[in-house]
Amino acid sequence: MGILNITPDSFSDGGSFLAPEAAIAHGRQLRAEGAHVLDVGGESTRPGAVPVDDATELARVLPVVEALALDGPVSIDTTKPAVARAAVAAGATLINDVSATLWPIAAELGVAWVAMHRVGTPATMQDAPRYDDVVAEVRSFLVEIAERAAAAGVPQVWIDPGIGFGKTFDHNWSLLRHIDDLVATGFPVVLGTSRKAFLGSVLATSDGAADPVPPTDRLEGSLATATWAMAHGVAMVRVHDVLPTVQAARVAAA
Ligand code: HH2
Repeated sequence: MGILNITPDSFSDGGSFLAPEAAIAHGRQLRAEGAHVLDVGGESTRPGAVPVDDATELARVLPVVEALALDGPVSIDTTKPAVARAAVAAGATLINDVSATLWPIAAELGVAWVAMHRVGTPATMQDAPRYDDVVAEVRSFLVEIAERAAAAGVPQVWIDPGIGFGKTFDHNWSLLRHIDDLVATGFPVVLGTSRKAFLGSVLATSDGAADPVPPTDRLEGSLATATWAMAHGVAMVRVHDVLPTVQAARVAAA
C-alpha cells in the first residue's frame, strides 16, 4: 500500500503533494514501483495534528481519488463519513479508517475496510498511553470490531495494530514482536511502520548520534520492520518508499 498524503502537515511528507497534479503524478509513480493499492489521505493523524473540516478534506482528496481510481485500486484514509462516501463514489474500493468506526458505511457501500486500533485522538493519544498487556488488548479490540463488521456485511475486513497511535515506543516494539498473534486471528493484517518515530530512536542509538534521525532518514528501519512483518504473515504494509520495500520483499521472499 503506497501512501499518498495530500496535506500540508503530515509528519514526513507534508506539503509535498498538495497540488492535485503533483499527487496524481506521485500516485502513478508509486504504482509503477509496485504499489498494489494507493492510500489517499487529506488529513494528518500525527500526534498534535490540527483537524480539518469535511469540505477541506474533500477538496484535497476527491480529484486525486477520481483520477487514480481509473487505473487501479485506491483506498481512502479518512475518519469522516462524508469523505468516505464521496471517495467511494469517486472510485475508492477500501476505507482505511484509523478511528475503526466507519464499518456501517463500508457495509452499506459494499467496500473493504481497515480497522485500526488507536487510543484517543491525535491531540491526546501520546499522553502517557497505558496498557496492562498491549498485545492482548489490541488483539481483542480488533477481533471484536472485525467480527462485528463482518457480521454486518463488510465484504473484506483488515486489521491493523496502529503503530504510534496511543503507544509508547516499547508498546510498538511489543506489537511487532508478537505480530503473529494478530496474523493468527485469520483476519488479514495491515501494518504501518513507515518512517515512524520509534524507528528513529533505535537508528539514532545504534548510530551513536545525539538526536533521533529525521523521518526521511528512517528508510532502513522502515524496510527492516516491513520485511519482519511480511515474513510473519502480514498481508499488506503501508509505506512511503514503495520501490525499496518491494525490492526488500522480493529478496526476503526468495
Ligand atoms: N498511519 C498513519 C496514517 N494512516 N493507516 C493505517 N491503517 N495504519 C497506520 O499505521 C497509519 C494509517 C500515519 O502516517 P502518515 O500517513 O505517513 O502521516 P500523517 O498521519 O501525518 O499524514
